[in-house]
Order: sequence, then structure tokens, then C-alpha cells
Amino acid sequence: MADSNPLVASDFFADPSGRVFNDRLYIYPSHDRKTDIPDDDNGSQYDMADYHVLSMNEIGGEVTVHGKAFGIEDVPWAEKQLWAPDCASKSGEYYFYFPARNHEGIFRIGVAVSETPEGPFVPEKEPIEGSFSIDPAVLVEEESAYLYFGGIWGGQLQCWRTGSFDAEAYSSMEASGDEAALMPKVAKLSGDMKAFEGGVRDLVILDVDGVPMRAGRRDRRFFEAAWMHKRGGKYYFSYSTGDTHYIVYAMGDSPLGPFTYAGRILEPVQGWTTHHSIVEFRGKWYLCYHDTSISGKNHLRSAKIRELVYDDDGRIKLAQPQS
Ligand code: FUB
Repeated sequence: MADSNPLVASDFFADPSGRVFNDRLYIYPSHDRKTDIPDDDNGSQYDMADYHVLSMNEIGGEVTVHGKAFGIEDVPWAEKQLWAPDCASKSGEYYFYFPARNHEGIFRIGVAVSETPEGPFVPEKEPIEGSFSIDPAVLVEEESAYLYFGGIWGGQLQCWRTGSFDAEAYSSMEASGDEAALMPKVAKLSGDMKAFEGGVRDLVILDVDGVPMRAGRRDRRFFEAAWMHKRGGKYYFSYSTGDTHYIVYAMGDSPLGPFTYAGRILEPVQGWTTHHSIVEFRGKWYLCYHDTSISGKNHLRSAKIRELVYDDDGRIKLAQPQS
């Protein structure tokens, strides 16, 4: 398969999280919508108000756009900006994780539950206690499940350096130079998948020299779009570098890190944001991603999928964007 894309041409879906349930491929995306809000560094133009799940029986086959999974009006604690989600299954239930700004303008992460992978999902009345920032991604292992999250600039991670929200830190955006970069976050999920157990910790990314990634390495440091997958006993943590527009990855031996930078996965796509997921489906690995090739506008993105290739050492082969 070269590029059976976009997955949906009649609407705009971004931030595609690919998951396989019951031998069918599901995509949990953001649902982009038209707006007159001008582009800014906080991402105000990404003003999404609901979610829909996509699914397909085979890559390149018909894509079903399921009915509304839920909307902002169903989330009592949220005011706006339903950003990049993910979904996990446990004991026959489906848990949909999503970020949104609350009524004070602070991003938190919520969870919504359904008995089917396509929903509709019923959001919990409060965000996950102790959650903050954006872009949740789940890893479910036999014994434990983990939630990875975070995003700088509009994702507000820089406001949480002290452990509580510091609105003054918003405009400083991030560290610089040889200072350590802000690291993504990880929390173990409770047995019912609805709470954090044991607190939030840094997921440490080291550069190839073994030193925590420096903030000045803007082509390598974590910006947003966390994703974790496991292949051949190795953990792969991948993410967007934001203002340098790469999808990169780091490898480790534990879901809690540390991880060591390992290279690029995807060169810059059309549009400011780049966001991805990696999923195994019927014995092959796929990269889900998005671009603005249909709209030409940063906030109206189209989800795509393509095969992901590893070399014999488990390194991921760099992909060039296709329009
Ligand atoms: O879709 C809104 C935001 O744009 C996501 O949360 C980021 O990862 C970026 O793709």
C-alpha cells in the first residue's frame, strides 16, 4: 500500500490514534471544524467541539465515520478545544481519553466510557484528578496501563513546572539552550482506568550522548503528540517536535523510561502541526498521521495512514510526506 489517503475527504479529522479492536482498525481523531479564529502560538484556531470515531475493515477499504461519540456539551467540566484523543479497551469496556480547556482556560484530561469501540461514550463528570496539559496516549500491558501526555506552548506544559498552574509562565513558552527540555509526563492508570495511581512523573528522554534532551535541540525535544508502542520487547516513545515539525522517536526498555533519542519517523507535512500514532494491524505496522493537503489551512486537517517500516535492528525507517 502506498498511500490510501486521506481516510476521509468530505470532512476534517486530525491527530489520528489508531487502535485495533475485534480485528477491525479504529481511528480516534480530533474533529477539526471551520472557524474565523486567527492562527496564534497557543493554537486558539483548533476549536473543536465534538468527536467521531472512524473505522475500517482493511487498509484501503471503506472508512466508516461513526455518529457523534460525544460533544463538548456532554462534558460538564470542559469549555472548549477538544484536542487529540486516544482510546483503550479493558474487560470489555472502552475508555476514551481526551484533553479540553476547563472553564478557567486550563487544559485537563478527561475519560469517557462505552461498551462499544465506536461509542457513543459517556464522559465522567470531572477530569482525571491530577491531570493537566494535552494529548493523552494509552499503553495497556498485561498487568498495568499507563497514560502519557503533555504539550508545550498552547498545551501549557511550561505552566506546570512547579506542580501547580502558573499562568505567568504561559508566555515564557519553554526553556532554552543547554537547559533540560520539558519532558513529557506519564502516570499509571488505576484498575478502573479512570484515575491516576501513584502520581505523575517525567518520562525522561536522553539525547544520544546520554544527557537529558536539551531545550535548545528544537529538532529533537518533546513538543506534543505523545505515543507509545512496544515491538520486539522494546518500547518506542514517539512525539512531535512542534515548531520544527518532525515526528521523532526514542527507545527504551521500560514503559516508564528512560528513553534515548533514536531518530526521525516523518519529515514535515503540509501544515503547522504534525501528529501521529503507530499501530500493528494483521501483522503489519502502520503510521497514522495528518496534513492540510485538502484545505491548505492549519486548522483543517486530513487523517492519513501508511505502512511503517523497521530495519533488522528495530530502527524505524524515515518516511517522506506524500500529498
Ligand atoms: O489538534 C489540536 C492539537 O494540534 C493537538 O492536540 C496537537 O497534538 C496538534 O496536533
